[in-house]
Amino acid sequence: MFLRKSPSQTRLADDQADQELQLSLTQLAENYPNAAMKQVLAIAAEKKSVIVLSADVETADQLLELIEKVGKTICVLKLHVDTIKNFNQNTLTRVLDLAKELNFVIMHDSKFSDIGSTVMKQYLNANYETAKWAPLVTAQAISGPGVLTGLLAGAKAAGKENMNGAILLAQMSSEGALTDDIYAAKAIDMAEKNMAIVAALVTQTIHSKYLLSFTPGVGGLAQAAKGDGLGQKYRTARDVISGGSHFLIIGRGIMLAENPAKEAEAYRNEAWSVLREEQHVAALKTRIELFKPKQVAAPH
Ligand code: 5BU
Repeated sequence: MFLRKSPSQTRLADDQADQELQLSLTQLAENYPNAAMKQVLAIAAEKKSVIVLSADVETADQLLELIEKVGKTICVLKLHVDTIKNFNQNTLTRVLDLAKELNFVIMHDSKFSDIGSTVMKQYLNANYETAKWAPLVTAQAISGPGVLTGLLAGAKAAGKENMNGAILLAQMSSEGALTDDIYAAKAIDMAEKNMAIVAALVTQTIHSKYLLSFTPGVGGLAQAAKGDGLGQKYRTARDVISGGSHFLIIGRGIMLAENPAKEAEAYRNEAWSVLREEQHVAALKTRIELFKPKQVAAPH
């Protein structure tokens, strides 16, 4: 006979799955090789959130207002400060205070793509000296590993060696992106060979055995069906996490909602309920084992 679970049994099973996922994220944080991602993983476990808010607003006031509403629900805030009209040093100071108060890590979506020497200077000097205040920055793989060498040198020069990390773009979400499967495989290989600075990847469907994945192009069913008219392609939170990604980068799906705080919570709960499924927790556990320091056999 088929026995249905009672509501209290279902709640118990959900609580157990929550705890299992929280424990796996915490253990992965302990073993993951990058300090900024350790912090992201610890926050994800604590807040039960793998949501990255892409705060693509136009003014500093809108930015601060959005962070005040949504900050408690996210693990990472992604910024392009150069797209915000009146962003200034005071805005940055306030954002950094909010990051501490509401407990999230900052990613600057710099998409560094030049030769290493130029990237190093951009990282150190552009956008209020990014290397000093953004633990995570994004980089394109197109110019080869020099971009990562430049970021590593920049992190050292800023006194942030072993603290900052780069998120390397292996696949983009936009229509007609040139990041095909061959490119993605090469970018992932490049990332895995440069783990002194690479913290994670931006991917869509192809993932690394080691590095965690962030995925943009996440929206509701209406966005998924229509796109944004400017080439962005969307998939649902469920599709993206089911496909093996770990963190969802969401901008307009949250920002433009009638109630951004509520919408962020809905995305958080949806993503979390998929990630706590057995196969995804098992995949996280495999990564924990891969990163654990290898036991060296004692000499006889
Ligand atoms: P949206 O409003 O959820 O579509 O915003 C997505 C954000 O992610 C936006 O800031 C983009 O610059 C960013 N993004 C992206 O959409 N696709 C990519 O492949 C990469 C970044 Br990489």
